[in-house]
Amino acid sequence: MKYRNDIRNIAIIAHVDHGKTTLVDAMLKQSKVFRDNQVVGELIMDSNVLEREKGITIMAKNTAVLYKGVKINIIDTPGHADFSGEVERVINMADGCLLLVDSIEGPMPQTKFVLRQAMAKGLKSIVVINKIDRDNSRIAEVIRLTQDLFLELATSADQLDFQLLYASAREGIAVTELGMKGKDIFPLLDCILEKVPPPQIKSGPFQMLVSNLDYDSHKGRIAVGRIWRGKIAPHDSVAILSSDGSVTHFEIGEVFTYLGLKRLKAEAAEAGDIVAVTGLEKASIGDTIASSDLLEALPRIEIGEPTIEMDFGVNSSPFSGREGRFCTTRQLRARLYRELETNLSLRVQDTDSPDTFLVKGRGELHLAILIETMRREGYEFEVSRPEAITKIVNGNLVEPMEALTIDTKGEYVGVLTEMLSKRQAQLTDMRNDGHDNIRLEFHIPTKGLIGFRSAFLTATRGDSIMNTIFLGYEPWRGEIVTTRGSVLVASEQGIAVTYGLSNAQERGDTFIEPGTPVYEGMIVGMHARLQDIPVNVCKEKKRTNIRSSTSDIAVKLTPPVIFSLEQAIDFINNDELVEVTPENIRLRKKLLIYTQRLRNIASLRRSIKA
Ligand SMILES: Nc1nc2c(ncn2[C@@H]2O[C@H](COP(=O)(O)OP(=O)(O)OP(=O)(O)O)[C@@H](O)[C@H]2O)c(=O)[nH]1
Ligand SMILES: [Mg+2]
Repeated sequence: MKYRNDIRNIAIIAHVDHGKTTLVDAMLKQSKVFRDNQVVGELIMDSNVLEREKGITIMAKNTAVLYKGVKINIIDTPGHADFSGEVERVINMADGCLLLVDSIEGPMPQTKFVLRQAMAKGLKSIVVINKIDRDNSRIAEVIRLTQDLFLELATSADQLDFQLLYASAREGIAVTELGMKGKDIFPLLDCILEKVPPPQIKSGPFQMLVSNLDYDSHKGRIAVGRIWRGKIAPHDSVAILSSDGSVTHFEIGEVFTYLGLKRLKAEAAEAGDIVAVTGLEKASIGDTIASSDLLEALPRIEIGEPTIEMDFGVNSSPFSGREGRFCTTRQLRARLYRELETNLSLRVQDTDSPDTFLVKGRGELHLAILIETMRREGYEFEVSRPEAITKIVNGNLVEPMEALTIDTKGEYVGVLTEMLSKRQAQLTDMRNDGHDNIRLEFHIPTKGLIGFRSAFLTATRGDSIMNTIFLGYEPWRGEIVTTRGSVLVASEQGIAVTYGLSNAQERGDTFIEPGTPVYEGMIVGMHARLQDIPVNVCKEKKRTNIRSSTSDIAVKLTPPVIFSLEQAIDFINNDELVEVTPENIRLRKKLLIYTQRLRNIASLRRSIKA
């Protein structure tokens, strides 16, 4: 067997926020892929607008650095469980992984998930204990917990043998022994050269698995992947072997390799390298591109199943078509199906209604990011409350279960356990680090997590962190009685005014400012009681000639509660929708007319009695 000593391929994997992208910054900056005076900033690989806004990685991406004459192809991956599909999509390109573990948090649920993925693919692991600069780091304990994790997951003895390094990605240093004074990231790069096996040279007809797609307005579709066998050069004749078994012949346009943030045009590329090629308009992720001489497909990428679903519909509110550029069924449908090309863990289905599509994803954030992306592109549509996806297995109804990890303070434990027990959660572990930092672990049905995040943040005053990870399917545990209060619903179309809103504020909290256009059936506030209340927020004060007192003139309104998109999705009930447009996020009842809603409730009651 021959190996390419001039290349290493590594994936950087970890739980969310453990510092993957920051570590890539350090590698890129110190290996001098930028010009000396180039301003590059931080979290360089988080190039997507939403990634920058949210400070999290959403899509896995490729880059590369040159170190001691070796090109290290680096794949940065997201750590949030909702984007696990991205890890599954790209991990097959690597021979080794850097598993980052935060020096305080230690291994978290997603650490386990990604390490299991890496082991299943036979990747060589390098463990990097990151954020060693943090004051209250507990490195010895974190190492012990990491070793436990390897013991739990390893299926062979050699998987237990991992290299350990310590780093502060933010300071750009890595050391091999604790207590050593670090000055750069090079010990980590040396470790990669030494420990990660170089890719094999497999000679023979060309073969590559497409792991990513990109677009360029001039070059068209760009297929990215690792070459498994053979060589590729511009104008080579290849075929795309698709999932449906079809074979389409193409001529390769250009071939690129990675360096830093650039794609470099290459005369040719060989097995073991990660390349981007053009000319393949029909390629999809998971397809094999093979030399026309030997049409042999590689195993397709395995992607975990979605756990939650929601309806995406054409905007049916009285304001539809006012704010979006793309509002029709045809446009919405085309956009959703196009998303499937790159968003591998997403599923889209037509429904009985031509205006509604069922969209399935790996979590609320996964779907919320899609909604936000579409709204910024100019789409206008409505979405329903997310639901956990249930299945029938051997004649029994089963539902997805998740492990929920909460890091909090002692004072919140009571309220959290009470909230969660109403959501059918079971406490499985509780640990106190002796400084009142408490980690709670629960098993909870996915349906119990819907709507939980905002309640959690309110209850803990933003002071706690929660993480979830999919465990598997278990028998259905019955409905959860929702604990959300009811809403204030606009009773008339018009413009909300201070007087009308101040009347509404006597009933509850309001969601809109004076001057906001509203329609009948739009949700304008919430209150604690059981039944929804219609309110006329457009109602003006009756004018009289004499002002009774000055306090009449300036009514003081409490500032409205403004929901983000994720909070809005989290908030709505089954009989409600979120209307999404490039300019606004509105909440509404499905049935807009009050009398229709009353009739609906009456008929529901009758059907329950019967
Ligand atoms: N103190 C300290 N903070 C760090 C270090 N490395 C990263 N951080 C911070 O941790 C936060 C998360 O860093 P990221 O690099 O975005 O983490 P990530 O693993 O890429 O996160 P996701 O891609 O969203 O999973 C940022 O605020 C970083 O500045 C470190 O070594 N020390
Ligand atoms: Mg990141």
